[in-house]
Amino acid sequence: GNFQLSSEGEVLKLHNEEEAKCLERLMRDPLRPFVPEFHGTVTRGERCYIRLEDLLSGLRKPVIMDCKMGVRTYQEEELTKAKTKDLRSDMYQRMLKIDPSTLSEEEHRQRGVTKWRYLQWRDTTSSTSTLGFRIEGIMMEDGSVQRDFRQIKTLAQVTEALLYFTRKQLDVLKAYHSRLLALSDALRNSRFFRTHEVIGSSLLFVHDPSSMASVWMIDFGKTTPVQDTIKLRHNIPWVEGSREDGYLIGLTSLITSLSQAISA
Ligand code: 4IP
Ligand code: MN
Repeated sequence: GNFQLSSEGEVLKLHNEEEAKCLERLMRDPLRPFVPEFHGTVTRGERCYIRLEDLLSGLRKPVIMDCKMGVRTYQEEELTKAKTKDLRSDMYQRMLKIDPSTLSEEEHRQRGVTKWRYLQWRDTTSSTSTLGFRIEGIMMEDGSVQRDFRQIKTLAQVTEALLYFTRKQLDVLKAYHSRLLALSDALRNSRFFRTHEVIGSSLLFVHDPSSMASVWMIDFGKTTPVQDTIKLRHNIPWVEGSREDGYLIGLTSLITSLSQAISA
């Protein structure tokens, strides 16, 4: 896969120029406490990797939830690329398996869809477009991974999922809630956040039986700086050209849902 564990207890992730640049900037930003420590790059054989703090080190039987943030998960350039009609048969096959009724006659004939079409389908059939994030997957303490949460649409369903994921442990829910409030403060003071369009990045929720619970920002491969003529707000819907990502719409939804789970 894209990951390896190094002998120094770091996670090695396949090198991506955009991501490495983001991590470098994040190490000098108020967001640093919310991002895995970045230790530069290393070459192994033919491949280059980025070296990251292992967020799971020291945890016994961690329980993990990945929430992909934002009202869209594709970059604006994906729209331009879609005009050249580069078709992906693997993505067509995935749509066919999950939701054949969504495919048009033309798409069936071509047995392919553009990457933009596929990613947009994922966004509009999940809570991404409406709530500003989606649960990509949950790993429970026995190591089983569940991915059916991607079909979730409403905040009530998200709250259900949070109660399941935490097994209703109040201390865990409260720890997550206060961590997100702290993140929200850090984002307000972050130069990085002010100047970057954050696409396809996740919040990783991790807790273990000792109730240690934390949330981390991960995955910056599609996060890019914007020109300083563009003032990003992160809390308004996206229109083509605005570069808005809706990250704060998602964060607000998550905080609201956690509050509901706490008082449930
Ligand atoms: C995946 O679809 C995710 O959207 C990936 O994003 C994306 O990688 C993949 O595109 C796409 O196939 P599923 O989650 O439905 O499997 P992420 O890495 O953020 O999870 P990109 O390249 O856009 O980062 P391809 O082109 O890598 O297949
Ligand atoms: Mn991800």
